[in-house]
Amino acid sequence: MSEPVNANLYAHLRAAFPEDLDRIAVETDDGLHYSWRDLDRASAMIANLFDALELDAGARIAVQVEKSVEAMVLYLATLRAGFVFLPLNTAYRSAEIEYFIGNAEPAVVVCSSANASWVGPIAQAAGTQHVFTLDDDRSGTLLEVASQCGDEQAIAMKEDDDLAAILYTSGTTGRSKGAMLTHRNLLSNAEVLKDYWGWRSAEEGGDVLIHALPIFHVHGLFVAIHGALISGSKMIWFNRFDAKRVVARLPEASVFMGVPTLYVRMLGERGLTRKACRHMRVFISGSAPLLIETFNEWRERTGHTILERYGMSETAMLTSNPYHAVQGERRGGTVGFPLPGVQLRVLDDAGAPCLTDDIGHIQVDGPNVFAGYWRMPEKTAEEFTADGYFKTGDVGKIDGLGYVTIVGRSKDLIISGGYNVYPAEIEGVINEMPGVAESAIVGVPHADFGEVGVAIVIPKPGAMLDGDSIIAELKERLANFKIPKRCFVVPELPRNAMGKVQKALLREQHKGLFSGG
Ligand code: MCA
Ligand code: AMP
Repeated sequence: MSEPVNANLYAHLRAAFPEDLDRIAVETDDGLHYSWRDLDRASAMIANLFDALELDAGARIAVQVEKSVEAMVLYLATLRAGFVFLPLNTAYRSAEIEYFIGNAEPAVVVCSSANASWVGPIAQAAGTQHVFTLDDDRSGTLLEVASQCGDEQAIAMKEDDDLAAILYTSGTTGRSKGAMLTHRNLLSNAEVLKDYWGWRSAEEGGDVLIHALPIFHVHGLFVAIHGALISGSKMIWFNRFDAKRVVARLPEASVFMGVPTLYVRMLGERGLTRKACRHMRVFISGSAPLLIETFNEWRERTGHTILERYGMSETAMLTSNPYHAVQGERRGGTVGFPLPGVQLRVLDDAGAPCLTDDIGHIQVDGPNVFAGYWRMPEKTAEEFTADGYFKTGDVGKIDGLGYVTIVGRSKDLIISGGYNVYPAEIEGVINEMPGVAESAIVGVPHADFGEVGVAIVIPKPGAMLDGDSIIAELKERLANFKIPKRCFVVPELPRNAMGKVQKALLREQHKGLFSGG
């Protein structure tokens, strides 16, 4: 009888490590080196720590820590021990964290020691049994305890549909939803991208990826890390994005991934030249629309054509511009073709397939599409069609050659510097403030972040409100990237005949605030 295949994503990543485990897997920008053996041993130690805690099957490990190689190792340890990783943006404030922890009921919470005084009580109140700390200088109780554990561990057996991670995403209405991603979702996407983007195998010497994105969302955590690990490629690791430093390391690298803001900021560096990019194989952009001006300017400056791709937390990567010239050219303004195994269709409002170039709702299916929202069966059912397609909420079209273009969103969403900001959430917080009758948040163009939020607030009769005070109050309550960059107090909101707020008109009124347009 043949051995059962272990669907555990870590088993597959581990199998791709180079034969020589003493080779460098990660080099940090401040000069630390981690070998492949280090990654394997350190993740085994943390996995052994989790095993010793005798957690229930399917236990969630919630993590809100600054980016570090150890934080990545914690992710790998969670996978190999067979638990569910729940990454949380470091910008989240206490009310946001309280919701996520209360909703996910993690068995373990790992936070920075600076935040332990408020994250710890929130976790305890939600019934979390174990709280550890982890800082970005290799200190904290997690590593202290793990250092007592053995450095060999048998990777937990997992089935394809077992959960590997939960990623919270907000929505146009209601509270954030936890997108449940399985080992198969993540592995299938990693394998497809390895091939599609031509990652060099360990035998071919591997690629060198500059990793400069946060690791609490799909882009930095899955697309970048899985890509490097599953091809045995080295990473040059930045805990924080710094345009000048990243440009300085380009001559040693072959792959770069970023949100458009990263490309915009790197274009501001004089060191960004063809010579600096001479060993680069590919620059990949996603998470937000890449402006055609950025696409063109990058090509002129570096000689490289950025490859833009499109994905979501619920689906990982869905489409990509071609890597190999034989598949076609990389077209600015488009997100390329559906990836192998992904079915993507565009439907009109009545649910009929759109003709070539006609704009409609994008729906997708494939092995990468998530298993549903955590403990929200009705919400999950609403977001899928009767024949099993996931409704992305994105609006787009497919041209005669098969290139997909995203032209807008049916969901009311602002993407700022690659982070999603849902107006409904911020409006809800503003509307609860004393003296506020109602509010509207709209996204306007911004040279650095692509798009940013602007708040328009209507006071109750007789109330005196001040925009700066509203912004100051929001900063106490919400993650910093969600804070509107300006707040206007005006007597009323423009409404259409149906009484609906005319956000398009507000956007038009404020579009020149940060872009001079
Ligand atoms: C920081 N600030 C922002 C943002 N980031 N404002 C709006 N949008 C942002 N994204 C504000 C802070 O509130 C602060 O304001 C000031 O900028 C400085 O903050 P700091 O943290 O120093 O900023 P930074 O380090 O310069 O960060 C900018 C950044 C970062 C590097 C562009 O936002 C970033 O790493 N973005 C990448 C997001 C990402 O990885 N997205 C992938 C999601 P103040 O001074 O007023 O307090 S995955 C996904 O979308 C899907 C699945 C996909 O397809 O990939
Ligand atoms: P998230 O929920 O954070 O995973 O964000 C997913 C959303 O980001 C998608 O539904 C799109 O609206 C947007 N997105 C991702 N990549 C791109 C891209 N290349 N161009 C335009 N929008 C994108």
